[in-house]
Amino acid sequence: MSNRTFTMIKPDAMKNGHAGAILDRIIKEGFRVVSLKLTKLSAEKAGEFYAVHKERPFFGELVEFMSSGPIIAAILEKDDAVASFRTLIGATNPAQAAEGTIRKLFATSVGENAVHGSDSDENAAIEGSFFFSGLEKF
Ligand code: 3AN
Repeated sequence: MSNRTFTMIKPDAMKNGHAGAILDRIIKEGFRVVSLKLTKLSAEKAGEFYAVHKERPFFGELVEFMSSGPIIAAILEKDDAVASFRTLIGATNPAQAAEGTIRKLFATSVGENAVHGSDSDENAAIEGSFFFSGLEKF
């Protein structure tokens, strides 16, 4: 069990002014920020990041949305980080997300769902290194 996960605050949450509230919630839940940056994915980079979904019907929409505006990318540290963060963000579809979760509070739809959270320790490491070099991990 690794103690790190990777997250993105997605373009919808950035546009809707929720970035500060989301970061505040994450830190208050006890996650330590290892890496953090404001950036924007090109369509090519978004396609690369979500390559596992390339056969899914929503892939084009996902790439277009994720490259539509700036995001905040971060590596976070806490015991059992991946599972703990997935609990904090709630279900992929905000309509099914538990009360008080980040997606319940801030997401608009299954496609535009405010935040990303890694689904395994292996993916957390891959995704963190997609955005951050060793020098940017503290
Ligand atoms: P999660 O982000 O909860 O791990 P995944 O990995 O199933 O969910 O999906 C990755 C991303 O693809 C989601 N965060 C969401 O933006 C998008 N997505 C998932 N399912 C749909 C869908 N049915 N329609 C549109 N976009 C979707």
